[in-house]
Amino acid sequence: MIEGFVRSLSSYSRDIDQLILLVTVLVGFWFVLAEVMFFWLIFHFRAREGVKGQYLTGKEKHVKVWINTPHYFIIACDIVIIVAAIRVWMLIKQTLPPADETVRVVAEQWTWSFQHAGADGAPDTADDIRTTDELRVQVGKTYHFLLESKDVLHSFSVPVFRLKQDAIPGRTITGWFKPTGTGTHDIQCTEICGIGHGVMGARIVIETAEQHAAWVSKNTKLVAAASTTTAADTTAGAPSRAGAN
Ligand SMILES: [Cu+2]
Repeated sequence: MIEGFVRSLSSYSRDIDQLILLVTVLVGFWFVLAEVMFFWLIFHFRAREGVKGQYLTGKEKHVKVWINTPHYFIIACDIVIIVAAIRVWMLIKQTLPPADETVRVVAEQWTWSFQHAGADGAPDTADDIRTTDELRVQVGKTYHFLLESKDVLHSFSVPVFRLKQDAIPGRTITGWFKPTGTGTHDIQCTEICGIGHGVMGARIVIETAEQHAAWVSKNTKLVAAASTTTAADTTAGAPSRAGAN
């Protein structure tokens, strides 16, 4: 159902959708029932000429049964929700499947920076590809992300993955995702982080293996060219520049 609004493109997005649906149906059922009962009681026992109001403490047996019975059913629904929620939490937050690749995600007021592993598939090496406001990934690969913030609290949100994780200054938070479909989709900051929070959007480009290999190879050449230039500049006494962006 949620897929009709936001596409579902990660290995765990369906589990989150099912959990949201379960909570909505169970809580929604009791909400509607309680409201119908509430307004019916107000209408049915409204003030009438010649009818004296009763004072009920709620302790009477025939009244208590109307309180306790729904209460037990609601507790049963709560247990169902808690069990389902713990299952999803264990699957997504307490599990870290082995990574095919690792990306660094850095949030700052008000932009996202990404550090892709590059052709060697390993992070923090010379061929890393750095981008701003654009994360490029390959469909079907399991990614670990290392999330950092340079300044204040931010939150890394990829709605099509049903992924949301706070970024906290001073900490590197590890999470994971596995894209299951291609296309260009939104990345959002979902923590009010200052006046530019609303424009702190980025995009994730999920590519096929061929498209991604082509992108990596093109940008690896740029990184190599930039580092050669940097080395030449340094030799000539010029200030060194950062790698390619
Ligand atoms: Cu932010």
